[in-house]
Amino acid sequence: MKSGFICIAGLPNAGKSTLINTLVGEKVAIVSWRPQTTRNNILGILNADDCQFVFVDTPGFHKPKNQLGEYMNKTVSSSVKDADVLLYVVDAAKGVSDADVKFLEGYEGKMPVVIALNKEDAVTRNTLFDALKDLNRFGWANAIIPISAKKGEGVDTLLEEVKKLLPEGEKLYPDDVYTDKSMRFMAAEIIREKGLYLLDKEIPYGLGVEIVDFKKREDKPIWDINADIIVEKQSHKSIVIGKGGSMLKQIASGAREDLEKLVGDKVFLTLYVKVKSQWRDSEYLMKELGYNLKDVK
Ligand SMILES: Nc1nc2c(ncn2[C@@H]2O[C@H](COP(=O)(O)OP(=O)(O)OP(=O)(O)O)[C@@H](O)[C@H]2O)c(=O)[nH]1
Ligand SMILES: [Mg+2]
Repeated sequence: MKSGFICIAGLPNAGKSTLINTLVGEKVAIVSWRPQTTRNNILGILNADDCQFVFVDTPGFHKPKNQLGEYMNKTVSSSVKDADVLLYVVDAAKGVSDADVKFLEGYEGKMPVVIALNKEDAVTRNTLFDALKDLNRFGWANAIIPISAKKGEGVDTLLEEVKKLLPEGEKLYPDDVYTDKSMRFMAAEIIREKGLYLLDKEIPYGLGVEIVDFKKREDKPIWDINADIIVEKQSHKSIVIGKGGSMLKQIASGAREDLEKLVGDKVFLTLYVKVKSQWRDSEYLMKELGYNLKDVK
């Protein structure tokens, strides 16, 4: 039996969360076309006959502009530190950047590294070839594999290569567990995901979601979920609510559909919008939303 932690890291938008969902076969992490979607590390567990893969999705690392950014970057470094294998994702359309080089060089010779060249479905053969050639500079890596996280291409090869690098060991989690995150956490993320899709400009980066109530009725298979959507400015609050509440309604109806899949019952969702100015720079307000700097220091 083999088992171990595989930390999925890379630049924002490389496709890390798409990849963990494909690998695990469940939606453990939200996805959007916007950079900096993921803010926490999220476990996704895949059980094979003789191997338990514990993948860890991480935020895309970037130059932090606020304390939330610091938290996100520290989440990456502490997750890599605790992992058995680093699975580094590069976007084939963007190619290898200086930031990729700087990050990866820090791990040369320190731990097993597999590089996944993602989004092969979205580029021409020539672009893919050029990106692969560029990746040759990491000839020291244990494997370099072109994949499409979205289409599931190359993912079996990726798993074979990762498995070779995992240590012998018993299962780390029970068979029926596929993530470390609670339904409450997933619910907050689902609501945030709808906001990321529907809202524009700088609003998505300052969105937070706090679940206020999350409970099943005693007499009926109905869940009552109340949540606050946190924004940074009064002007953002009006945009999130929309004309006559139309935007909030759209966010709520999209989220409710996914929340019903999550809990497997009917959901009554109530959303409020609250302003918490500069929350991304307040250790206290961040902690309220589940981003505790002390967890990653
Ligand atoms: N065409 C194509 N698009 C992909 C693929 N993988 C991911 N994407 C898209 O790339 C965008 C970013 O995907 P995410 O999985 O959210 O990326 P991420 O690396 O987790 O991003 P952060 O959490 O912001 O760091 C989304 O629009 C995905 O649908 C792929 O294999 N092919
Ligand atoms: Mg992500």
